[in-house]
Parts: sequence; C-alpha cells; structure tokens
Amino acid sequence: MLRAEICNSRELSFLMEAHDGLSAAIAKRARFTGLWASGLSIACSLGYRDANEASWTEIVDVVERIVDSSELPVLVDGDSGFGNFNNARLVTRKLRQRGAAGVAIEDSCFPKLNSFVGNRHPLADIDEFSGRLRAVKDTAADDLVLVARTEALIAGHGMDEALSRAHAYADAGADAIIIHSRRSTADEILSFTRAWQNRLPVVIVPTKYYRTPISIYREARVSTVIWANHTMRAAMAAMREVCRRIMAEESTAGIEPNIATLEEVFELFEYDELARAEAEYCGPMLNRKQGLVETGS
Ligand code: SPV
Ligand code: MG
Repeated sequence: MLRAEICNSRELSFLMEAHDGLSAAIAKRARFTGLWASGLSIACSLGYRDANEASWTEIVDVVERIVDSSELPVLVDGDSGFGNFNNARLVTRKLRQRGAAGVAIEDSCFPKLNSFVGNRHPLADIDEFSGRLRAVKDTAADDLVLVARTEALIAGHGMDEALSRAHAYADAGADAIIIHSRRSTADEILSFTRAWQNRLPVVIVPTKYYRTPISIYREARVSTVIWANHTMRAAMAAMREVCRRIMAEESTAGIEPNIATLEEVFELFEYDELARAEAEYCGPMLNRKQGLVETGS
C-alpha cells in the first residue's frame, strides 16, 4: 500500500504527520491514506529535542501506537538509523515487527540535529551511508519501503552533491529519495527533480517552502508530499491558548465551545464498539450483575 503510494510518480500522494495514536486517528478521519511518523513531532510530544534524544525503543513504541490506532501505512522517520549499518538494520527489523510500512534513513551523522536548527549538519560518507542503506534493504527485504534521504542541500552543498548522493543511494537499493531543502521557495527542489529525471520516485517535505502550489509538484512528477509537523504545531498552538485562557479566566466556561467535546473523544476511539463487545463477550455476566436474568442459584 505504501509502496504503491510512494513509488507511483504518476499520481501525487500525501503523507500526514502523526506523533501518537491520537494524531494518527485524527489524520485517518481526515481521509489521509498514509502517515509520516515524524522524528521531530514524536520527539516534541515526548518532551525531547529532535537530536536523537529519544531512544530508538521509545520511537518504535510510539510507531506501534500510530500503526495500531490508524491501521494506515506508516512511513517512519528513521533519522540516520541511530548509528551505523548495524543499528540501522536492528531498528528496521523492530519497525517491521511493529507494523511500519516503510522507513526513511537520512545521510546525517548520529546524533542528528533537526534540519532547520543551526548550520552544522555534517553529512555521512557516501560509501558508509550506502552500506547502511544496503543493510536496511537486506533486512527489510520486500516488506518495507526504503526511502533514502539526502541532507546535502541542508548541509549547504550544491546540487551536484545532492544528485551524486541520490544516485549512489539508488544504486544501494533505495525505493525512493527524499530531497530536503530549507529554502523558503521550491527552487532547489525543482532543479533537483529536473536533473534527477525521476530515476526513483521523489518525496518532498515542503515545511519551509509552503507557498508553492501543489500543482507545481504534480507537474514536476513528485511522487509524495510529506506534511511533516503540522498536527504537532497545531496542537501546540491550541494547548498554549487553552492554558493561557484557563489561567487568565480561572474558568473553562469560555473555552468550552472551542475544544473537542468528550462525545467527540468517545466517538473517535469507538467507545460504542467496546459496549457492543462487552455485550457480546460478557453478556450473561453483565446480566447477572444487573440482576436481569435468573442465575438459577
Ligand atoms: C521530521 O518530521 O522529523 C523530519 C522532517 O525529519 S524535518 O523536520 O523537516 O527535518
Ligand atoms: Mg526527522
């Protein structure tokens, strides 16, 4: 399913960020058909910085919640693979066990730092990183989509470096390439797609160059757009505002109309299914408890 979405350059698909079971369920309700388990957003929701402060076991636990609560294909932000080829393949094996549909590995060094923080983003050696990808590919076999991400433009290298890295990663067995840019326009991305000629499907993350209309990416035959951190940022703004108002107003009366109702919470997670299951599996017992049937004793 994820393979079909990501690896199809004829139709543009979207992956929505999720960072926990709630954001995953909400994205599903909004009819997104695939999710991006964002390293930044998961770190943020756990109270960490996007600098490999969360351990890989913490990440796979969150991924499991995202997968379970949405039952959607999830592309996991695997950062740099949490170390060398061996760490990368170990994490990949665990992600597959937890139900991930794909993993994206970037050519940064451990510990990574979010692409938009500061200016020091040392890149991994191309050959070493290609080995990391091959190890992941051999581990994931055909079960997981392997997306190789180059941070060449983030690190301030030119287009030639980005292209030669992308070609090396394609040779190493990647199924798709993420080309990342921190510019506020899509110029870099579009010159990459022109030169790349769609050797592999291209995945982009238009966090900074958000003003570019999506039709431009369709024309450029981009395969997938990742909305990487928007529910996390929306939640942050909403939580900040609600805290501010409750503190200021010493009441929740004013904010009630602006927050989700409890009914919405119960509906999203199908509490009615629990009631039906209870009737099905605990029926006689419930009835006995409620004194509705004769127990015969
Ligand atoms: C993430 O969502 O964690 C990403 C995208 O890797 S970015 O934050 O733009 O690096
Ligand atoms: Mg990330």
